[in-house]
Amino acid sequence: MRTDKTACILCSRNCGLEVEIDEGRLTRIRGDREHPLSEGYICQKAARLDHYQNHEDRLSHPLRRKSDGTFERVTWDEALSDIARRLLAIREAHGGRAFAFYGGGGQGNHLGGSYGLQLLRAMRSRFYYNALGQEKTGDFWVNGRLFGDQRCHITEDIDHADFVLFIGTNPWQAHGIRNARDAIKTLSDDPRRTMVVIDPRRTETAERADIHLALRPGTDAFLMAAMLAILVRDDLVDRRFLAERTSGYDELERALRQVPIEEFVRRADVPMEDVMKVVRGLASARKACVRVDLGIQQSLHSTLNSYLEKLLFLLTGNFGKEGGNNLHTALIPLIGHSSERSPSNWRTSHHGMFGIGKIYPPNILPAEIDQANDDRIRALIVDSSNPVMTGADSQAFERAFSKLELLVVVDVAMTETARLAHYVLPASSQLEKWEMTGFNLEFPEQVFHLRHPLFPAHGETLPEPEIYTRLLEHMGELPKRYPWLERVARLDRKRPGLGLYFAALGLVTAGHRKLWPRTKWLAASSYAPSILYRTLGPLLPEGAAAAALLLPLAHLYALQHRKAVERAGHRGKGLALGESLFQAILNQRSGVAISRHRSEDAFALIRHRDRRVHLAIPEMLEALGTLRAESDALGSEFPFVLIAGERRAYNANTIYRAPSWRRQDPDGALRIHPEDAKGLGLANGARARCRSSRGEVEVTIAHYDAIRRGVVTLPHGYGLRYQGGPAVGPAVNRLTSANHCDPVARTPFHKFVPVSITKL
Ligand SMILES: Nc1nc2c(c(=O)[nH]1)N[C@H]1C(S)=C(S)[C@@H](COP(=O)(O)OP(=O)(O)OC[C@H]3O[C@@H](n4cnc5c(=O)[nH]c(N)nc54)[C@H](O)[C@@H]3O)O[C@H]1N2
Ligand SMILES: Nc1nc2c(c(=O)[nH]1)N[C@H]1C(S)=C(S)[C@@H](COP(=O)(O)OP(=O)(O)OC[C@H]3O[C@@H](n4cnc5c(=O)[nH]c(N)nc54)[C@H](O)[C@@H]3O)O[C@H]1N2
Ligand code: SF4
Ligand SMILES: [Mo]
Repeated sequence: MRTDKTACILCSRNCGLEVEIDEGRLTRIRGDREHPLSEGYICQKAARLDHYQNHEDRLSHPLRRKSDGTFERVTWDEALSDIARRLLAIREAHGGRAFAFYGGGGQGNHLGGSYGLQLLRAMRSRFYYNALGQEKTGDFWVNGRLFGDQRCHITEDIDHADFVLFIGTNPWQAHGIRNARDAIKTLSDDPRRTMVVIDPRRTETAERADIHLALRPGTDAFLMAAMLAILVRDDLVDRRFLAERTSGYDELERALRQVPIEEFVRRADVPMEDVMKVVRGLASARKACVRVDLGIQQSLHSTLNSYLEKLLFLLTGNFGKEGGNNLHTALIPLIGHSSERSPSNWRTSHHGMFGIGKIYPPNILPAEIDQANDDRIRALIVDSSNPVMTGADSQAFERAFSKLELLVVVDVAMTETARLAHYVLPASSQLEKWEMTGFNLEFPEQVFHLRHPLFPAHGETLPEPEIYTRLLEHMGELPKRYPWLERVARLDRKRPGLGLYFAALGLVTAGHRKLWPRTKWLAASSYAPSILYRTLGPLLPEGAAAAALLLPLAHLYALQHRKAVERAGHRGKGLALGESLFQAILNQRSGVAISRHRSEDAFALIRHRDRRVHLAIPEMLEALGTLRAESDALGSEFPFVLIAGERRAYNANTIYRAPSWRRQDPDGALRIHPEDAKGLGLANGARARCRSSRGEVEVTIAHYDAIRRGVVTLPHGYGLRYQGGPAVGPAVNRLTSANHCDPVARTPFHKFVPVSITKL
């Protein structure tokens, strides 16, 4: 038995863990007190991590699907050379638009994604699909307009705020904020601080709130518009902040003065006096912040919601200060910026959809494959994602994937998506390789945690950096060796910063760029991840080759944020600062502070030239103007609103596959108000059919009085078919539809699915 350190891979918090290991098993799991952010905190899900590492669906060698649908074992060479050949044939015959890459990282693994995305370059494609395109791209789009770049991402300083507004999020279960349950308890116990929750359900978070606005689902845009209009009407806005830091306020004010406050609050069906309390509290708090998540991003008016939510903290001047909402820096950029009018922002052939943050929305993918048009997607690589279960309309994904000329799935497990693939490539688990995430979304202090392997690689599995580098070599995109660059790396490694090596690397990547001049943004970083991996990588200690790409990123970060990096305790002149940052990252085991900013740095992170927040977004003001005319009636065929995909104590996306990991709620029950259930003759524990316009699932009924009448909920992440057996619990995306989505970002309205419920 031994102990070691790592991090949890189940949600974006990636809490530090201290684990006991015995004969390949995780026998005991505790929070790591030395982790600078989580400081020993964990939730009940992390303690079950052995269910990720050891289970019967783990893949151990490459597989090829035979014509009868079963899989045969093949060698890596066979698999990769055939995939390479077929990819090149498709590129040759149909060009880059016939290829897409999907995923590239989940809640705990983003290192492999940088390697996988090189396939887009190799295929001359820009079609990158990712789960963020079914939740956050509306938010990114708004950020692009407000702050000048879609990479400007908002964070919230909950620990220092006097007033916290949670809208459409249940951090008690879903986390998303630092040490959520501790933070909520501290907030709630402090009489000087105020906590407000806006959620149709009395969630575990709402139970602890000072004020809970239990609005009708899908009406947040009305409620937030009314709140903003009250700020304007009662002159509660921060005029000084608006004058000094923003532009476009007058136009926005004109639009907000049109909002029929009483009518909108009535539509949300919450008491006006509570709304007034919240608005006044927000306006008068010294330090206030807003935290949101899927409850508004995956509900009606998703992109508009993302705009209004930000105006709440902007109009009250709670930006660029401690305890407010801020922008943050990133060592690893998780997304890019897609300029709206740029020809390099490709339109998809069926929907004419553009990228946001360089990401295309999963909702449109089935139609981009399953169409008669010659300009369709024919080859797809899926990595770290299970779209057949997690994308809207599972049936459409199954159908479309069966029409692909080539589907390759890179995963640690035999997933529902992998079962449809031509090739399944087994990745080493996140506990068997060097890993990290780009979920470093903090301000003012930024922390980074590079994790080392705890276990040897299972079976014949390989880490993604090796898989993709070999694939590029098979495609002839990369040479097998870079003899002179390797020599420069060896010669230069004694000097801090490896300046000579980077100059040489620049020459090599410039060479690649010349071969391929018209695709600038793709070529800019060229095949740097794989080249670094092959040349500098072998010189890093403990087999950390995959982490080589962090060195140039550390240099870049240190150059851009020198002062903040120094404040976090890193030292060095010129390139030596980046080098020492890299060494600190490489040597730690519990995560390390990489920068400490000043509050006012948030303004310097705005990307508009004038460093102001541009408040008026014409498309959003127009959407605001049309709210009033919207009908809110549900048809008689589907009288209930289903919140499709709730976070509960025992779901964790589709990362844990064995149903035995759950200590409660084995069926992922449908929660329904007891009075509604009575009306349908449904006893607690009864079986029922839940039907939408798209499909139906069978559910177990759970009476639940913390929800509004007429609203029912099902959890996210159930319905998996462990060992290819029957679905365990509701496969919720058999009910959702691709077209029920946001007009701008095409993010799905999962939190507002009209359904009927009948007794079985
Ligand atoms: N336990 C657990 N934790 C997780 C995950 C998991 O699978 N399991 N997944 C992780 C991931 S990928 C994500 S993105 C986050 C998501 O984290 P959250 O968004 O916080 O989680 P959800 O439960 O999906 O939705 C949040 C809340 O929105 C409310 N809601 C529904 N409709 C509306 C509405 O119309 N208006 C408002 N205001 N609220 C509404 C729901 O009642 C719910 O309480 O969780 C992460 N954490
Ligand atoms: N109806 C409905 N649908 C939803 C949601 C909802 O609330 N309601 N939520 C949406 C949200 S917010 C999200 S984020 C998505 C999540 O959906 P997906 O993007 O599909 O992500 P996960 O479910 O996290 O799946 C992660 C996959 O990565 C694999 N994996 C784990 N470790 C590794 C590794 O090291 N390497 C590789 N290659 N693979 C690995 C796992 O086996 C698993 O198959 O679901 C979305 N779908
Ligand atoms: S909060 Fe998230 S990262 Fe932390 S232990 Fe729970 S699931 Fe894991
Ligand atoms: Mo998510």
